[in-house]
Amino acid sequence: MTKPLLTVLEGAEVKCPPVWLMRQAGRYLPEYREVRSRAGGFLDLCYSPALAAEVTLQPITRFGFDAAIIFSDILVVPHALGQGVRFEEGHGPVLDAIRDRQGLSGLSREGVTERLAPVYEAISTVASRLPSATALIGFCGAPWTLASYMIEGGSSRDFLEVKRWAYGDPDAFAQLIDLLTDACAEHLGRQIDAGAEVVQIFDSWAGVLSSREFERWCVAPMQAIVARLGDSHPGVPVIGFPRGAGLGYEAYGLRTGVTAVGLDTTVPLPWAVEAVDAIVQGNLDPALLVVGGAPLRAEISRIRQVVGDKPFIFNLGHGVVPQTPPENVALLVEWLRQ
Ligand code: 1CP
Repeated sequence: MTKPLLTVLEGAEVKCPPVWLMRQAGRYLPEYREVRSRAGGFLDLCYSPALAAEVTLQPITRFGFDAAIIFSDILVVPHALGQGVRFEEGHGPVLDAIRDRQGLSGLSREGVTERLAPVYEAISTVASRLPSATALIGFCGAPWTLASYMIEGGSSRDFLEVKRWAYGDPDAFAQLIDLLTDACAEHLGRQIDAGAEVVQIFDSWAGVLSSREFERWCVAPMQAIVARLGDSHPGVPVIGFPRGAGLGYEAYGLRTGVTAVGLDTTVPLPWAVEAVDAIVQGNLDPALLVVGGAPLRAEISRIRQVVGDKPFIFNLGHGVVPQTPPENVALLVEWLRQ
């Protein structure tokens, strides 16, 4: 059985673009909230193979997406490197912030993939249960985005601490980026060994950098990860998501070697399909999935018209938000496939 997502990532034509959504498993689904309440903490859910597999499959069962993305989080990598990471209810992630080169000594590459073994176990469980046309996506956070959480200690408004370090002590910052580049390449490789057929790398905070820093801390590490995977796991497609990169999407498509790029909502789609040297994915505004109805339907038609018969993966410009009515997601899939 062919899988439409893999067909498109080979650059071949399909009748209807494959569809999956970032954060397709999550709080907007009542069945997710039910499992989440049984799991204890959010990280307990990430590290419980049976429960993580169950929530990964929930949106596949409900909506019939063309791909499942393994339920996990980008912050399991800093956690496995030895950093304190907690998820506080209604507050998001909280990390024991690393502020300088001394902080690096608390991180260790040894044993990272052993600590992440539950993720690989969840992947092999999902792989054995997926419908035959559904692809399985593994993922990780990009080094810059992970470094920003590790140094800011959580979400940030101005990214001042991570920039203070990147500008003020670039050699030590490069050591952190290199450590993360290694850990990410290894984590993705192990996900592929366990059954992931595609990997996506989330650089959610790529958009806060100047263009030179973007080149150094986003493009270069991404290029290194793609090259490493090309050696260790040749032929496995890589999707990069440099959210907010703006005109930087062009350099990113040209130089990282990714198979596909995820476009955030702000990128003009007609520009991207011409200018970006990679297959494109995205960039429906997640708010339209909350609104639903005619505005959602019109935007789906517009996107399909703009991409025409070019290889394209239907997705949002960022994750599904918790306020999204699940019925609108069902309609999106139905309208798209009509
Ligand atoms: O209690 C809960 O259920 C918390 C909500 C939640 C969920 C559902 C978090 C906390 N993480 C996740 C799962 C998750 N995170 C997935 C699962 C697979 C899927 O897409 O269905 C994925 C791919 C992620 C990736 C992730 N985590 C990113 C990159 C994508 C993005 O949203 O930009 C980032 C930045 C994170 C960090 C994170 N984890 C959770 C939250 C609330 C955040 C963001 C905090 C912030 O805004 O800075």
